[in-house]
Amino acid sequence: MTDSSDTIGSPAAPAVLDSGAAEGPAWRDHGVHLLREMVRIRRFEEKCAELYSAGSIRGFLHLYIGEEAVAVGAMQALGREDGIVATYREHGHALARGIAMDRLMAEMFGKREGCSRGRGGSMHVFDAQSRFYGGNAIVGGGLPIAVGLALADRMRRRPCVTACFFGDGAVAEGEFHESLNLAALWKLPVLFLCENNLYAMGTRLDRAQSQVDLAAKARSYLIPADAVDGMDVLAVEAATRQVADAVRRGEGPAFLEFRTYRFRAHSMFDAELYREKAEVETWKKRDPVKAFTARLLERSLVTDGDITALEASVSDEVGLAVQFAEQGTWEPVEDLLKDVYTPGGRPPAAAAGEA
Ligand SMILES: Cc1ncc(C[n+]2csc(CCOP(=O)(O)OP(=O)(O)O)c2C)c(N)n1
Repeated sequence: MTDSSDTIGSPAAPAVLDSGAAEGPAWRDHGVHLLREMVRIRRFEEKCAELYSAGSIRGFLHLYIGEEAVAVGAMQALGREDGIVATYREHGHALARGIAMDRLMAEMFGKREGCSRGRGGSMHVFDAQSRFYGGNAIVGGGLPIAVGLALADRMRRRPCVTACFFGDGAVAEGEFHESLNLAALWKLPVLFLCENNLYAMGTRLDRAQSQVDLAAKARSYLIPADAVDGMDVLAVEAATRQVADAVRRGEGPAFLEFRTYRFRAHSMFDAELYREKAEVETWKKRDPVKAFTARLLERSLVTDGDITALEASVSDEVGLAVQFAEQGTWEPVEDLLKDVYTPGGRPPAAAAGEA
């Protein structure tokens, strides 16, 4: 949690894990699970950056490195039945949601075996089976989608939550305000999860928004809201569990602002002229993967050998995912217009062929 006295989120999970040695293997296993999920995201993305430079992955690439605790912690509070909406910085959310790494890597390559059949790529990861509804390139674009999904769930009487991840930049968009207003008015089961990494591309939050207390904006719509330390996976999990339960009970939407930081550039095309290297280094001291590894080691919940073994198995998983993607197939050119909609409902080529 942040220092702010008005923060929410039960301290129960961290406290229990802190005394994990005495609490038994279940807590150790949970801690290792959280670490493993964060390491999977970190190593997957490091490999993606490498493959991007090599030309195997093309288009845009926005890395989540530094922010892993948010997706991993929050995802623990969500069930298979819940919907997820994310932004173009969504590889971490997709992995934490359970989309197989090989299918995700194939998607990055644009191969047919990808989770979106290679049609989405890095920015538009989509997997209906996992109720993972993007991957949205438009800043703020996921918010009204999440509200619509929540409304559909309510109309179908499904006891689900829709979790919507978005950046601090989205808070300045009209869609943010329209979505929060409607969700509050109709008491829809939406969990608004803001990943405040301080920057929207090269614009620092306080240069673009008059009110930098983002939770205050949600409260203005009478949505319960608070700020959480987004570098602490246990704090993220505890806070999300608490509000997800309330949303599931029908108490209406909730909002959490996770204070986090991206260690890499906005995308692969960014000279990072808008922030000091010293600032990046300061935040790196709070690296969620390193900090949580240290925490597990200090409490003797894992050994150095366990960490080495975990890294080795993740490295194998990444290697196999790359192999799977490389061996994947390209969609044939004749399928190019498949699923491309026209006002007449048929691809122009098919319509022309019939004429
Ligand atoms: C409506 C819209 N305006 C502008 C852009 C260009 N753009 C892409 S990413 C981005 C920054 C968004 O920052 P934030 O929401 O904080 O997310 P972050 O990239 O920090 O995760 C902008 C302005 C866009 N994609 N969509």
